[in-house]
Amino acid sequence: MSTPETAAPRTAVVTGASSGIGAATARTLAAAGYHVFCAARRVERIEELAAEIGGTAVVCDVTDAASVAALAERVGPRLDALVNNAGGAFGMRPVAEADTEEWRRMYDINVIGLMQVTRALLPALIASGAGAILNVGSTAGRTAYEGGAGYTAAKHGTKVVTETLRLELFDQPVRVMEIAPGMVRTEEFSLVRFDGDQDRADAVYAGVPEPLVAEDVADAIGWMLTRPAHVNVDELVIRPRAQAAQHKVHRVG
Ligand code: 8X3
Repeated sequence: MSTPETAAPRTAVVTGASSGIGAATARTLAAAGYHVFCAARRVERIEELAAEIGGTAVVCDVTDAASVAALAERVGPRLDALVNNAGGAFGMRPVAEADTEEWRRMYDINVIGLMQVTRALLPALIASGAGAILNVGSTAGRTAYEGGAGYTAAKHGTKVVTETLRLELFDQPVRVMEIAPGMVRTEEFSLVRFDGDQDRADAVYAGVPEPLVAEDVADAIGWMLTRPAHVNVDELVIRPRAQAAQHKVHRVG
């Protein structure tokens, strides 16, 4: 039997690791003893992060099949945890003015990308004997809000893919979980959504006493993944105290 000293470290893949919740999760998992494969498109960011946490940087665009195949090749035959974090929102137009390309990109990254990475890494997760898949969904996958349909539809997709996978893997040694964060102030989420418009991005969080930060979500992800292998936290909704519901946000000033 292997001793803790000789046992290989647990391994985790985090997609979208170049910033925000993904980068914070990579740090949390490294601190919990995982060797983390930091996967994202932006090479400099993930190389810096991997160097900081003793992990491995893997350039990966989850929407590109060849890129995902290369990630699986790099990870190898055994993997303990996969955090499907890569995702995002583009635009906030009402349905009547929807931009078809924005909707396609949102479905591509939040649903198809997640599927491609999961499909490619599933054999390695099963081979670990106690694998875990944790999908980063959203409260946008629980409710509707004006202007959000392209994103809420995609994040409802994330939720339902998670539920389906849990059914399909019921007799396999792999947990399937989802975390659904509400308002999280990160460097990029709203800035990307509003195409670099800092004022619109800032307005999302204006006056909110304490929106969540990436580390709050990473902390919860770390907790979910480090439960015993038979404990499947199906879904965890996490919001700042100031956000009682999508439309019920306490703002001051
Ligand atoms: C982010 C939550 O409220 O911007 O996934 O849709 S929200």
